Amino acid sequence: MKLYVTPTSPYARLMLIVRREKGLEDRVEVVHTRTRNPDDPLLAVNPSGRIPFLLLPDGSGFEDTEVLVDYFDALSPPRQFAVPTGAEYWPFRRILAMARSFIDGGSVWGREIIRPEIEQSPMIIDHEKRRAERLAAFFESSVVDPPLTEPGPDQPLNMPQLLLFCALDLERRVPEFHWRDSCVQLVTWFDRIRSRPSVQQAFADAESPRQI
Ligand SMILES: N[C@@H](CCC(=O)N[C@@H](CS)C(=O)NCC(=O)O)C(=O)O
Repeated sequence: MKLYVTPTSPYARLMLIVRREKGLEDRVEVVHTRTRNPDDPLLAVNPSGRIPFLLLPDGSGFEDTEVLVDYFDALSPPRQFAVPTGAEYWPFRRILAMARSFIDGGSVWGREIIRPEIEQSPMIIDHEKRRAERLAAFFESSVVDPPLTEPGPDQPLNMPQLLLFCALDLERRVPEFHWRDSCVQLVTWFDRIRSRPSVQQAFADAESPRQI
């Protein structure tokens, strides 16, 4: 199987972490691609041109991060990323949706600022900046509660934690995203997750394509 990624996409980064969390590095090869390039080999296998994309040996494939996470989770039991049942179900879904909103908005912001300056929309940038600031403040107060509570070194990451982590990690791509200044709990939470072996390996995978 081949996982198509870019070094900057937060969704791709999330998939690289899941690949390591699930121990799939021998089964899933990482292919670095350049979206928006008309000659990008990705376009031959995924007509939408979106990454992350998982190409299966039969030539078919999947896009969409949550579908890919589910697929990786099913490939290598036990399940780690399933939505819990019972009393935890709705609190989990609520935080999952908000973390998804955070990463989606941050991606729009990141995409806007790489356009030529004359084409950038100050309105979109301001809108996404304010959304990100509100969400960072929300997560600063909710990061100590389940399902976000920091996992111990031997506990697996869940999907809300991964989405929140990759949304905050957009600080590398969006210089104006200053969540660290006002979110002390998030700083500790983020830096501890950043130091997990699976996350460190995934960052190396993203940043050193030739070594993969
Ligand atoms: N809903 C998708 C979003 C993925 C997405 O937005 N990917 C961006 C990179 S961050 C992309 O493929 N951009 C290339 C393009 O739009 O052509 C998911 O969850 O995977």
